[in-house]
Amino acid sequence: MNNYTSYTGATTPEQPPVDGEVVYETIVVAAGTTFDGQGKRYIAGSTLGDGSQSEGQKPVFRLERGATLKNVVLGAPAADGVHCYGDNLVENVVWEDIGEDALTIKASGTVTVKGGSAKDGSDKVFQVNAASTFNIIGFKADNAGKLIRQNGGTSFKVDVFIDQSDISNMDECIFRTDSSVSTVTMTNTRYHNVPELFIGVNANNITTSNNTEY
Ligand code: ADA
Ligand code: CA
Ligand code: CA
Repeated sequence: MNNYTSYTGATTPEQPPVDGEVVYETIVVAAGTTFDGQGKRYIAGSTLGDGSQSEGQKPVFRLERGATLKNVVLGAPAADGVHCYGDNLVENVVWEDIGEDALTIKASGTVTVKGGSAKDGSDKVFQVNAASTFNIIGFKADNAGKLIRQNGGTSFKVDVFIDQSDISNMDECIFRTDSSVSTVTMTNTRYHNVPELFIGVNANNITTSNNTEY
């Protein structure tokens, strides 16, 4: 017995393809608070988006400044994933099928993605639309266009730190920017089938150590 078969209203709720909760309205995590999904799966309803490459889809989660998101599984479709408004921790979050993109930095500050994984994106995993420090620690990404894209044509500064991660099967690269002042530091990370590590990053702004190609 589930909620769906017993529903007789005028509109039929969408049934998740797998066990999970369909999210019809973006879940807002208030400033300074933590949302702990305890491993539960969340799936975007059609009101948020279909997870295709069309822009303007809504996020499943919106993290206000200082908010933390942890132990969440984003199932398919994931629409526009997670939007970060600064100083956010995203811990042990798994994207089973990246939507338009997985996570976007929408306002300045520091965002840390710690643990978790993302796979099967058509283009970007992480989109950076504001000057920020972006830490990616112990994360696994597979099968996408690029791990991180600073919004095309922007010249603000983004400092990317990637540590103890595993990045495989990127069509383009790990970090792409058009900004001459953005920097990347990548350490203790394994990568496989990545044509170029970084695109558009000034050579003086690249630091790498103890990485392994496999
Ligand atoms: C593309 C698009 C931007 C923005 C971005 C995003 O780069 O050109 O305007 O929408 O995607 O945040 O997904
Ligand atoms: Ca986009
Ligand atoms: Ca997007």
